[in-house]
Amino acid sequence: MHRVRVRVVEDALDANNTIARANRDDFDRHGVAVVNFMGAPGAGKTALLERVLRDLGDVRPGVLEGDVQGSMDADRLAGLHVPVTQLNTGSGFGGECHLDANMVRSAIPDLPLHDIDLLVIENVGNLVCPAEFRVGEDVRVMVHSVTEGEEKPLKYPLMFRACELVLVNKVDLLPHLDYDVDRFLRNLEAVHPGVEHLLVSARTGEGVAAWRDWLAGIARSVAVEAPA
Ligand SMILES: Nc1nc2c(ncn2[C@@H]2O[C@H](COP(=O)(O)OP(=O)(O)O)[C@@H](O)[C@H]2O)c(=O)[nH]1
Ligand SMILES: [Mg+2]
Repeated sequence: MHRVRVRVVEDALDANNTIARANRDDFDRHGVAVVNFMGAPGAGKTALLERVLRDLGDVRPGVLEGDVQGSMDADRLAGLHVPVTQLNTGSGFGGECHLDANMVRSAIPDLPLHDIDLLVIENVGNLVCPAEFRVGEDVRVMVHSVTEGEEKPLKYPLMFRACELVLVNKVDLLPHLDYDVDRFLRNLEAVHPGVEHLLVSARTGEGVAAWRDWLAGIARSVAVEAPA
């Protein structure tokens, strides 16, 4: 019984990876760099996008907003005059707590791939499931906010292992919290040795220039690799 259950999970992930590769081919054909942007609900994903999307120089961004329902984040970002496409898992995808490759595939016809260099996919807020599903991205970034506690890498190791960059957000609140940044960084190092991190605050703008430069750098490096 146990063996059968594991097999089904493996098959589902294989199928997801096949669709993710098809997505990736479509993004590559258009020379679009793709970031899968993950983190708990309220960590500050949308706030950190609001901070940088208009400030990427010659890199033209677009956003795919993943939510269970509603378009509140997309409405916030649309005010920046950046193309934003809404993808709701509650509409035909059973209200899933993550995006998978098939959901992203369904949104590709609505994405302005000819007009952007960088697509940021804001995943559904969740510290578990989004890390299990590739969607065709080049890199994965997660936002961890200091209000969540230093032990989170130890409790949710897959998420912290699955990303190339960890943004430690809301550092403006540190004077009001017991949160110990060094302890967090030790926990992070224990589950994902050597992973890059940036200390940031979407509220005050601390660290935001480094986050912006990192994001623009990803778009430029993928553009260099894209076929002419
Ligand atoms: N103090 C503080 N609050 C923040 C910061 N970033 C986001 N917030 C607040 O945290 C809440 C959730 O932010 P949001 O961007 O919607 O998080 P998301 O669910 O991850 O997209 C909002 O009330 C934001 O104003 C920050 O750096 N410092
Ligand atoms: Mg959001």
